[in-house]
Amino acid sequence: MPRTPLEPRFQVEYLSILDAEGNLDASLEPKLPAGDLKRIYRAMLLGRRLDERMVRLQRQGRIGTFAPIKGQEASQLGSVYTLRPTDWMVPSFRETAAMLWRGWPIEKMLLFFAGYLEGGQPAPDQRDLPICIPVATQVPHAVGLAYAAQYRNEDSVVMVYFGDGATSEGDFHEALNFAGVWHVPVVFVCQNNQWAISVPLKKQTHSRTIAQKALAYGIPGIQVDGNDVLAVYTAAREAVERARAGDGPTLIECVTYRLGVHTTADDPTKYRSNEEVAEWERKDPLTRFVAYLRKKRLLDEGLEQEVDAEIAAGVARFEATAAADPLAMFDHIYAELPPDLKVQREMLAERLRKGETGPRRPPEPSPPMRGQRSGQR
Ligand SMILES: Cc1ncc(C[n+]2csc(CCOP(=O)(O)OP(=O)(O)O)c2C)c(N)n1
Ligand SMILES: [Mg+2]
Repeated sequence: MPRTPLEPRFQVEYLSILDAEGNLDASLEPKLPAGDLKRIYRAMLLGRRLDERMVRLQRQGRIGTFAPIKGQEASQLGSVYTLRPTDWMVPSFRETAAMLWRGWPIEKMLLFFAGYLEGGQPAPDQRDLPICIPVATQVPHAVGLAYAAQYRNEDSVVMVYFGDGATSEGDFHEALNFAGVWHVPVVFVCQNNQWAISVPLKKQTHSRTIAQKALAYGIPGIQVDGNDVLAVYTAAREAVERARAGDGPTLIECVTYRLGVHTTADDPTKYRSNEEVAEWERKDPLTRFVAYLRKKRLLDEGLEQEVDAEIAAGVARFEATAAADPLAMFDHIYAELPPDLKVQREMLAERLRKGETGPRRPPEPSPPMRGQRSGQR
């Protein structure tokens, strides 16, 4: 029996508008208002600068382990920009820039990474889920939210973030499958940053792209230059419009790179070369967007200082926040504490009463660390 090709034929598109050299494909240039272009750049810069500041705070012991976003600012801002406040944003653990855009205060982000429960709590009217550490588990949750929106006849859209490594988890496939079956308004944003800790993409999947995985679930998939904020925006806007119009989910693969450490507990020099990092530094999403804005005369003087002042104010609010009661760690895991934890709770309560331990932050480092400008922490 002859074999016949099935119709329809499938294809996966790749989209790039502003390349690493700053070349613009003017025919694809989105018509974004000047004010919005400026706001997007400011948010990218804020994400980058806060990231740098958080690394220092972590090294000083003032916050715990966290996952820097350096290199992924365009993937986050180009996509999250397309959401309305009434839409839902579902982050993984590496979405600082997207979360700031959605209104998470800096001090709350810092509280989260300093281990305080309060840092994980969205504002009552905020349609965001908190940071999610277990890889890919947030993806089915997002489909559930989209199912609920559809059930209630709301026109809200759900955007969910995850990494390349997450696509090896069953949760990713289950989520895409049901999103396709139910035709729900969800946009899957995969930030393919080439690495899942020390595991490179080629050990994660044998597929040519991550975007093509969408086709197996009957939904559109597109691969974009994730360091090109204009391309990410264009793909995301199309996906969000499709979802809002009732035309179902989309998978967007943002091809990007984690320029920094996986988390502050990681040393990437053990598993990847300096040459590789240098090559991606050339493709930095901020550099090319700055060049684009400069040509349009949309770069504001003093923006760095303004952003740094905003960060300093956020850090000051974080430091001024009353430290949480350490006993709170026993509160929300079990409806009824098992006996061994009851004993541990009592032991800790006793130590706190005696003043043997207590909530405190490490003292200010002195003198300032090398390479730091005075006044910076
Ligand atoms: C279910 C689960 N398994 C393992 C881990 C440990 N872990 C944290 S991040 C990570 C890699 C994730 O890689 P990727 O999805 O590409 O996201 P990226 O860190 O690159 O943003 C792993 C294995 C975890 N948090 N959750
Ligand atoms: Mg990754």
